[in-house]
Amino acid sequence: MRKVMIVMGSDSDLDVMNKAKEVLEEFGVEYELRILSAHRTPKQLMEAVSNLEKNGFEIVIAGAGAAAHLPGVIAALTVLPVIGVPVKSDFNDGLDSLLSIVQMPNGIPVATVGVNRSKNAALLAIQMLSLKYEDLKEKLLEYRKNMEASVIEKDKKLRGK
Ligand code: RP5
Repeated sequence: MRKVMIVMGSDSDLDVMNKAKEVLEEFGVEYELRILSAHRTPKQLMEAVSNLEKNGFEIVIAGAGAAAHLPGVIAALTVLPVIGVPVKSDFNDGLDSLLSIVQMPNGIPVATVGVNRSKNAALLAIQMLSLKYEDLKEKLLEYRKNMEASVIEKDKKLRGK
């Protein structure tokens, strides 16, 4: 089984976090999407995180905005890798979200992607899983080949070739 938990702090994060879901679908990786807030639903969050491994999850992608403590709190409650997605807030284009997630104190790391870069979070999760699942590694190599071909095509078009 390869299964990723995608958690977000609010339904207002959904548009951003849906991009992670789309990438996981493209690669055939199972996922579950949850809205669990570290400050609004702490009991439900604790419960869900304590059952992650029992329910077959291998990686967590957690998106949150503003004082974005959600990924750090999840990382404190599990030894599964947690990838944090800072969601853009109305303060300095989401600088608060980015710093809240990336600046975890020593001992409890959260792998952090750029503001709103949930697509990269999904790709990073797939890269981690590909250490264990060979077919995902092949799909990743194919994905990069297609990306390369698409840039070469755009370059040719730009140069009128
Ligand atoms: C965080 O606060 C959420 O992750 C969201 O990005 C932000 C704002 O939440 P709402 O007030 O839109 O529900 O907890």
